[in-house]
Amino acid sequence: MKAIITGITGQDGSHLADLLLEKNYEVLGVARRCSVDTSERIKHLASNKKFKLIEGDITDVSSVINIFKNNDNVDEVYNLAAQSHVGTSFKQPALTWDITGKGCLNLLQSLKDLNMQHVKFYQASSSEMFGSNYDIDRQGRKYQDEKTKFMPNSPYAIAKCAAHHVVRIFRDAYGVHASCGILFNHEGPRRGENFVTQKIIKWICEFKSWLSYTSLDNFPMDFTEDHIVIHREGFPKLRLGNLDASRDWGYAGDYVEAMWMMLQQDMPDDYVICTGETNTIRDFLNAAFKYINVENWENYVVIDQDLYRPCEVDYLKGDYSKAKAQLGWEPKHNLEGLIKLMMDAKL
Ligand code: NDP
Ligand code: GDR
Repeated sequence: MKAIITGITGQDGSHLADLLLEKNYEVLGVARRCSVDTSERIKHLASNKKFKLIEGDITDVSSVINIFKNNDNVDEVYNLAAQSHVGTSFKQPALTWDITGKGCLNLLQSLKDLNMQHVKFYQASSSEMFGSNYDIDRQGRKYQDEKTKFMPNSPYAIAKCAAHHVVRIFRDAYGVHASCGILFNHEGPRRGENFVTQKIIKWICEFKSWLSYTSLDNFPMDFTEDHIVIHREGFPKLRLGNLDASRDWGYAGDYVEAMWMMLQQDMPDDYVICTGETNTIRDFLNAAFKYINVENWENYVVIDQDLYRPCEVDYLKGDYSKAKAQLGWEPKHNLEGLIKLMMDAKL
């Protein structure tokens, strides 16, 4: 089996490459040219003979066509490339549209024009597409699943909705085996540092490290190895935006398995992938600071209005019943497990 992964230098691209190589696939990763090295997450694959990096940009149709022409024996294409930061999408909406929305069309149209409709296609759709919408179950609890209507709240979410519908059209009109994973937030040690979970974990670990290198004489309050009660002025505080939004956070390593499972089905379809649990950013802060025995995290956090988004997605909590029933997929990590993974890796 041979697969092409766009977004190979990103969190999910690197996890998916690991998974497919384990399954003995030949993996081609598409990476765009950059002035600095972006291969940190895939450097462990450099000597793997079944893995190859190819240069390309999904906004450039001729580069996409060349990639497919040179690899017309490919079995599966996973489109994970995106401008994936929601906050940034408000500042660079047109760029976000070109990559996150039109990039998907460029890939599917190129496959069609090259008579490669038989290639199976995965699109990285997002829970952000639900925006401010949710359904309510019999117990009065809010949730989102495959039937929940999209109400996008950001340029990023609009672009993802467009790509999601492009996939549906190629499936219905041309019979392409194209599936969308509507993935809720997923994190892990390879998560980018400007997403809120990794930003928090990174700060905590640097803080802990700073503490261990600073003379105890400088501490005006009690300090023990097990329990930290301190008044710290020498370390810059953690600046965050909205702490009240709720997210359904899972582990990226679990979620790439679902991507692969979708392309092994006889029929293409769309699936919600999530944990079914939701927590606020405050909950995440509580749990992450608790990991280093700090309870008064409010003392170390500053609310920065500049980090608020013009429009927020307040509540995300998925229902993965369809993926469980049809793919046999279930998440293997809860929030505590996720924080442990991220914290241990960073520490
Ligand atoms: P990342 O931001 O970590 O990775 C995005 C990848 O896209 C990077 O490899 C980036 O390359 C690449 N890329 C950006 N622009 C282009 C371009 N023009 N041409 C080719 N490649 C490009 O995202 P994740 O790994 O977290 O997410 C993977 C996908 O899943 C994305 O589409 C994201 O929107 C979606 N998603 C993610 C979720 C999550 O919680 N992680 C949840 C739901 C959906 P470079 O290194 O050069 O920047
Ligand atoms: P999200 O993830 O927007 O859900 O998109 P992110 O971690 O960026 O934000 C989650 C929530 O935290 C709030 N927040 C902050 N966010 C960031 N990045 N930085 C901060 O300092 C901060 N302070 C508070 C945000 O307002 C938000 O409510 C992620 C991305 O991976 C998308 O690509 C993906 O589609 C969705 O998850 C599902």
